[in-house]
Amino acid sequence: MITHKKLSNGFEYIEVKNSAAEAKIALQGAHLFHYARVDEEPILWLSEVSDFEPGKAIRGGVPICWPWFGFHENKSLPQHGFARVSMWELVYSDESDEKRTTLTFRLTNSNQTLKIWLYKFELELHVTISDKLTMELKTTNIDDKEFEITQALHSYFKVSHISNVSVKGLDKKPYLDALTYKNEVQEGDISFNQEVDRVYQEVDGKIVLKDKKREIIINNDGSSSVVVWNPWIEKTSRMSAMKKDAYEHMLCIESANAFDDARVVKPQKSHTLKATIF
Ligand code: TA6
Repeated sequence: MITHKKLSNGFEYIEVKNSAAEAKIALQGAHLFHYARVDEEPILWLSEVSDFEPGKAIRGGVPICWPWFGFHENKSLPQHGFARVSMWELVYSDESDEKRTTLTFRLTNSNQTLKIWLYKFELELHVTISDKLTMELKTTNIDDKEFEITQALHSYFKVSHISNVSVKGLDKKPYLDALTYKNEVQEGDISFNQEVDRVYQEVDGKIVLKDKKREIIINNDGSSSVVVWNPWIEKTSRMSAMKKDAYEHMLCIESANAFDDARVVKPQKSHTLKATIF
């Protein structure tokens, strides 16, 4: 079942329920902020004190970082781009299969976007809600000049406790440590006892989030970079819309085209970043 919902302040989202799973996706940012398989704990983390307001990104779920990942050289522009605080349109839905619901959201250039990013584009998010969560972020260049993007499906995963968690699949991968700005190489699995903010490159296989009672698998296509982030104690205290102990129950593993994995999209061509989570 697909239901259009509106909060008392007018904030709109789509609720999906089928025989396999449920999800919620805000029209602002095509921001998927809830996904759970039937009779299971949610897979995505959502801050208990998240904003649901125009112009403010929801804290949790899967914010879409586009057309740049991280800070822009023009510091007056929003970190992680403008897509996640823009109003998208639901342009397609299909719930003919009781075990899977597909939705397509679309954002295109406007006078506002052209003021800060000089290109004509069509951006679509194709979401499949079933016993797997699939997100395909498709960038199409409808301009007459090529452009470069960096981007991420900035997925916040819900974990039992960060001390129970390890991340597999990045052994021997090079990464930029965003805390020291040093280039390092991963040795073995990643465990967490301090802030971690790393951009891994040359990623070519599945990533496994191993928690106490479950493993979550992330398969990426159209991407060779992955960001792993836990803000830990001090940074959490400085983050918006996060309780001080939030870091204990979340971990970001972001399917990306970040830094060296930037993508050039030529006129009339497309690039799709895809994440399959199960
Ligand atoms: O992807 C990791 C990161 O870049 C962190 O450095 C932190 O800034 C996080 O994203 C959250 O950013 P946001 O703009 O959503 O507060």
